[in-house]
Amino acid sequence: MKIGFIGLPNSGKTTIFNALTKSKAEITAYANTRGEPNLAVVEVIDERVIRLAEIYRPKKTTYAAIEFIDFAGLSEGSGKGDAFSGTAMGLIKGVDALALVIRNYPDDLMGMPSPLQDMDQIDLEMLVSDLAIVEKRLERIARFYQRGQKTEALQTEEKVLRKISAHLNGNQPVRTMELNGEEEKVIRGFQFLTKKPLMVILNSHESNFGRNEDLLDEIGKKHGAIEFAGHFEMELSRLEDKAEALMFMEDMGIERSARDRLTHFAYSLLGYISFFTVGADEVRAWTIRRGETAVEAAGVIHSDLSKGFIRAECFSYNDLLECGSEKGVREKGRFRLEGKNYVVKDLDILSIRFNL
Ligand SMILES: Nc1nc2c(ncn2[C@@H]2O[C@H](COP(=O)(O)OP(=O)(O)OP(=O)(O)O)[C@@H](O)[C@H]2O)c(=O)[nH]1
Ligand SMILES: [Mg+2]
Repeated sequence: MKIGFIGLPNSGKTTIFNALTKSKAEITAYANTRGEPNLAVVEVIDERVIRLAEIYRPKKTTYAAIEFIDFAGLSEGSGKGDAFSGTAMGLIKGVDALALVIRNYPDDLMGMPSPLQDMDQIDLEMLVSDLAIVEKRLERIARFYQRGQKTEALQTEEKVLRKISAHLNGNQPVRTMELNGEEEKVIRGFQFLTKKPLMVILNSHESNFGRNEDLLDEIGKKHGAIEFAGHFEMELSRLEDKAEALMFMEDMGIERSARDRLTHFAYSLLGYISFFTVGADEVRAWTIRRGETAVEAAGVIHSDLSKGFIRAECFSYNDLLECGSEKGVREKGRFRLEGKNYVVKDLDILSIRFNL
């Protein structure tokens, strides 16, 4: 899973990125507009994987991974060009979800916080950016028509784009549109920003962290939101002494690490579930979207497994714990053979049979 941090300059994106990844990317009091994005991959430490490793004693244990990308701040008007172009845009398009960081602390340069306005501004920048893409493409289609190339495919595309344009002009993101399978396919290549799932990270000052319920409710009317005390949590993530870190967290009323909280929040918001593969060589966690099928899960492991898919041998993590062993699972009749279209459940343990 790839999550991209976006937000206005000096909202604390890099600070939060550092807190989550234990990186030491440079934090600047001045808007860093030309900087290349920071990238980091972190493991999702999962106690169920730890449990499975205790049972199977594999040579290797692999957790699911989340890739974080920290972009330079988007300033006013960036939707029309600059910050949404070049490398940054290419990377933004590749993310599975956007985390919009909103400043909720006073800043020497930017003044008092204005979280709701900031959120609306970024939402608008993204609408404008998508609208520009739609309009540009519509102009191209018109030129094709003028040259007599009025194909059915182009007409279908035009129809979908006009629908999207109306929606965006009504101040609504693409993600709230109901599109059928064909329409989805037509627009997939555009990678609209407002189609990406978006969560808000309210980056609060440590002095008022945990006391922003009204604000979070207000943000929640538009986007799923979670509160961080970015600066504080970055310092925490750097403490060598874990007991000390826990004590500070308790003082602040923070129950779990920033990384833990964001991971869980992202999984539930995006509708991700985990499945596992087990064996003497490797115990491994994988991530898919709720509703995806056995053959899609196979494809996450390797494209060959989906191409040559025969069936999935399957049992659930909970059954394994309850029955004590794989043998027990079989004896109790909980071991299943599933076909291509089986909808994978959270915590399924899969073994894909395939033939190329
Ligand atoms: N008080 C307080 N200050 C913070 C917090 N997070 C970041 N800052 C400060 O805000 C300034 C900007 O932080 P960055 O993390 O570099 O912000 P950014 O969003 O990455 O900025 P750009 O990359 O320039 O867009 C720095 O001076 C930070 O120390 C926070 O949670 N509380
Ligand atoms: Mg930054």
